Amino acid sequence: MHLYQNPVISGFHPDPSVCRAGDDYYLVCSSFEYFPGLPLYHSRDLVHWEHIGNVLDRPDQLPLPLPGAKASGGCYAPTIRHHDGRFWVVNTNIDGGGNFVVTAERPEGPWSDPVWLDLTGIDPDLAWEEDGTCWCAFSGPAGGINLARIDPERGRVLEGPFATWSGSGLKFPEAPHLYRIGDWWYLLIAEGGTERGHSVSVARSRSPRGPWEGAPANPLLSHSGTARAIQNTGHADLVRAPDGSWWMVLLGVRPRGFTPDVHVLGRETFLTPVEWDEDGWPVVAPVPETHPAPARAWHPVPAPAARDDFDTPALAPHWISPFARPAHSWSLTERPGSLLLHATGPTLDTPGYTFVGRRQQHHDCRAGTLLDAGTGTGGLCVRLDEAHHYELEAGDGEVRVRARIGPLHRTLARRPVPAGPVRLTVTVRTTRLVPASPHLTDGGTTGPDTLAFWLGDPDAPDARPLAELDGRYLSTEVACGFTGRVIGMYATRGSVAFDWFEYVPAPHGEDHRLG
Ligand code: 6LW
Repeated sequence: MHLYQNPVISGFHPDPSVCRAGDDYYLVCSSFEYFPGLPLYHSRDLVHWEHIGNVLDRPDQLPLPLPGAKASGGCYAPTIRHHDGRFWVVNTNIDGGGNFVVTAERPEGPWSDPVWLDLTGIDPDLAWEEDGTCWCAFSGPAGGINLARIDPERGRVLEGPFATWSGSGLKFPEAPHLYRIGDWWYLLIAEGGTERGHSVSVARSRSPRGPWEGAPANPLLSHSGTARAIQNTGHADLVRAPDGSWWMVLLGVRPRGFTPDVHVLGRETFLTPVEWDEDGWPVVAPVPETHPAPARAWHPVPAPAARDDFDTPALAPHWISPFARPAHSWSLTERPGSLLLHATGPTLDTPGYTFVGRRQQHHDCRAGTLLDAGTGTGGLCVRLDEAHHYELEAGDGEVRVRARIGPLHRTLARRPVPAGPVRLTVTVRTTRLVPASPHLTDGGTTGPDTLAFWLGDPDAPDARPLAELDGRYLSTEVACGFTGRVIGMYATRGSVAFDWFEYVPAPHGEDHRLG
């Protein structure tokens, strides 16, 4: 028997939606202001997931108007389904166009251009009756769950929308998914808000038009008010395994630090088993930190390489950029063996700058790069949004640690460096609370973690960080919004060449110094 660890997809992967085609599972998540959008993962066992691409990987699929675009805008919660031999994704771009459907013959793509739906609201879902009738459930603009019968090929609304079942009475009913299971239609939703009160509820009916009966046990799942390490559990999607067992993917967070604890990795994707009671209602136990994996399935996937030497013709799918990644802002060919970033904006404080990064997926980790700023300016940045970021920057003959926290922007350390390549590293060490007295910690901070910024080899015997910063200011609770940390490379003046970028998880409790 294999045990799996939650989250099954760590780092900023909220609002997961999953479908199965044969023995293969495919999962998409929200991506908000980042391009490419809607990361697409593949698995054979619901536990090991490989990032195989992004549904919205062409600028014309993802109109994110830069002027006015904002952090946590863009692409909200998607739904992925496999129907009639095709893959379907329905999603909402709140900064450009609203609700749309894209389809693909193969999940790896290419995905079609958006077919825009004449529906407002967020969290759209797709479900089909046996005769091909297609229903779109969504969270209506006036609140509450709405339902419309649509033609998803042409984006036309054929009936409705009309209000339908909206939960057990908690705030913000959203994230609806409609399923035909046996003789029933089930409507699964999230309610309580995506924070600590988040929960999952369900109703059933003999028809998508209702009448709906809410489950007696609603909310089916909530970690609210518990001491569980996993919190904010909600926004779930159901899937049936080939062996007939049922599973739920959902979002959750893993808060750190002293009260009120905060999360820094964003809302992550978790997996939990689903049973059915004798009355035909789903039963969901609290989301486990570890659990036996689906029977007869254990298909590990290759771990992504720790170092990217940028010697490939295209950027790997996990590289993301806020708001846009214009073709003139980056190159893998102008300086072979390096990622060359061309500045498109003078600061990291307003959209329009050049940034290529990856989600921070581990509480204890290290990220580093070897860069040559030439006559330009650029560096290594840990980003929540334009008003909450820390960076180690090279330019004008020096390296400097800068921090932007809301209206405050400071240079906290600087060191002269000769012209040529410099190695920059950030190490992240999570705070360990002393159980007997939780406000005492071994790291001297009550924040979730400490970020240390290094020039040169951090493993060198005499290495000392240029600065160590409290990570609470790069948490979602402080910055607000729906995303989590992204660590990446940027250029704000001229062109900056990045020879390599490495990201290495440091096992919890161990030092960051590798080797
Ligand atoms: C999403 C809503 C939610 O549209 O947060 O947690 C919103 N659930 O369903 C953004 O992720």
